[in-house]
Amino acid sequence: MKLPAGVSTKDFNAAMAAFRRIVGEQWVFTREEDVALYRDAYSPLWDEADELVASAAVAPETVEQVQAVVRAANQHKIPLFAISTGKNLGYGGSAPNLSGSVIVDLKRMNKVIEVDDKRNFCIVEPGVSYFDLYRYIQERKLKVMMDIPDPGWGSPLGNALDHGVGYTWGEFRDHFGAHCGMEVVLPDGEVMRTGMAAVPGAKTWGENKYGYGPYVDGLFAQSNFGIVTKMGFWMMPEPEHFLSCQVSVPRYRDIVPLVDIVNYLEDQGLIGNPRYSSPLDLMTLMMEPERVQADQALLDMFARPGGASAEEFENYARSRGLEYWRVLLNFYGPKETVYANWTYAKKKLAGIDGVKFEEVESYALPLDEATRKKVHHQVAVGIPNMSIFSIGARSRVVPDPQDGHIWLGSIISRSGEELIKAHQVFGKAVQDLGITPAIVGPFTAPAYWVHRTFIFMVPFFVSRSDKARNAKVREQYVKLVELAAQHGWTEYRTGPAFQDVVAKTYSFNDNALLKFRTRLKDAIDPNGIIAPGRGGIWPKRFRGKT
Ligand code: EUG
Repeated sequence: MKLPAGVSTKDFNAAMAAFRRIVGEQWVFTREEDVALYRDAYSPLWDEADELVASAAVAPETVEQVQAVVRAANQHKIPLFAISTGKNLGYGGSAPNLSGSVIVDLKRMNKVIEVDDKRNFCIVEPGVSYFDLYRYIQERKLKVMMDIPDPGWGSPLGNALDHGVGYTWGEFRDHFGAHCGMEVVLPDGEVMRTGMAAVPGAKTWGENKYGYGPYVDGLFAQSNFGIVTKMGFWMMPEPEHFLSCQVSVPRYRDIVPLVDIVNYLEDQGLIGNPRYSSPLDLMTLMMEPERVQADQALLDMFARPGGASAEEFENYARSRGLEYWRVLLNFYGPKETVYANWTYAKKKLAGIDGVKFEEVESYALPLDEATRKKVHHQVAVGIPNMSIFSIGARSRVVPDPQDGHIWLGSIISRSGEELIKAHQVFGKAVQDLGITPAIVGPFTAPAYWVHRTFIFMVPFFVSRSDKARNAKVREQYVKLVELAAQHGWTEYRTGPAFQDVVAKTYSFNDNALLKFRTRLKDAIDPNGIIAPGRGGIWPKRFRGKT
């Protein structure tokens, strides 16, 4: 077992005894086979001396138990690392930033406290998954729709706290932005509520975000200033109709006017997440194996040393009767207005030479059981599922699958010109670094989950057996982070192994932002108990020692 740096076996055992008194014997896990379940299944450090691993786990059932655990951890100086459902694959799984930390597993705190389908909010505990909340809503036939990310096993609270995103309107698919009021156990064990939740007797926890005074909620995301035990979220009323339509354009540079017009539609509130893709894009080929297939000529272009040019991809597409870019526009609302908006969208887009329009899906909501099964892109209609895990799975484009992946997600401007720049910069880097498959090129479609910017997503595939590959992947990942930062880009999120590197790219004025966060950390968590290192924020006790 790996103890946290500077913690003696005696102190550790005393803490375990205290935890057992608080939560009961059966909810403290110290056996190797139990603790192994908290390893990051996609760790880029798998089985290496530096793999980030926990020493033990404790699973409280109530806020009072969380408070008592935090107080005991202070007494014995034990670092804690809280997880909700603990998935977060590609971003560290359930593993801590600091090896030897004790996982505070909140899965037993799985109450849906409230869902209101007239005022359209919910309040949930950390252990509630998207599947759980969906079931709760369906069983009660509530008229609200969740905004969900791709993997349905995650937690709305946990996803929001890692700045996760979904598919509907901008204000809902920014999951942290959609949250409204929280309850947090602070590093000294005190419990605090924010926004209107701080007002005893207020009925507006899930409705008014700010209450009065400085807004502190942001401190609890991608960070280590407390353990969040409840969160409110604004929800979308279940729309009467869902209409999903595809726009296709034939040429590489058509992305420039396409993005401008789609931005205009989005910023007026006419569409949800525009889902850009391409039949030439490796990610698209992995995500939609049932819809697009790669023939050998395309696979050869991906594999060609030096990469193929945009012109060659364009010629290939033309010869196969394929478009270069596609974007799926999703309309939510009354049937009359969604069709009117689609008509308007077609009018705005008609000027792109060769543009094609296709209605893909159109459903009255709520869906009946038979229709629910037919839905092509379920997450866009708020139906949680796990189909995204086709990424990296064995297929024609991935004949030699690895064991997991980590995500690089650089924030770039929401413009076609900037995307083309990113193709050039990342495409060259991927070729220079010998990254295979060369997942990035002039075929890379922009991703627009994060409201108002693109994210340039790059998966890096890691192995459970090939340590040399993982070492190379880690080096390549860091190089791309630094390269991105040189262009004013950089990551919206990353796993613990890279949080120091990413935090340091937000470096204006000698890292003033990180310094400020570190000063706060020392003030409110003097013993350095809560998730040391998360977000690049290290408490004094561990600073410079990891
Ligand atoms: C995906 C989306 C993400 C993310 C990692 C993966 C899905 C890829 C924007 O959020 O962080 C298709």
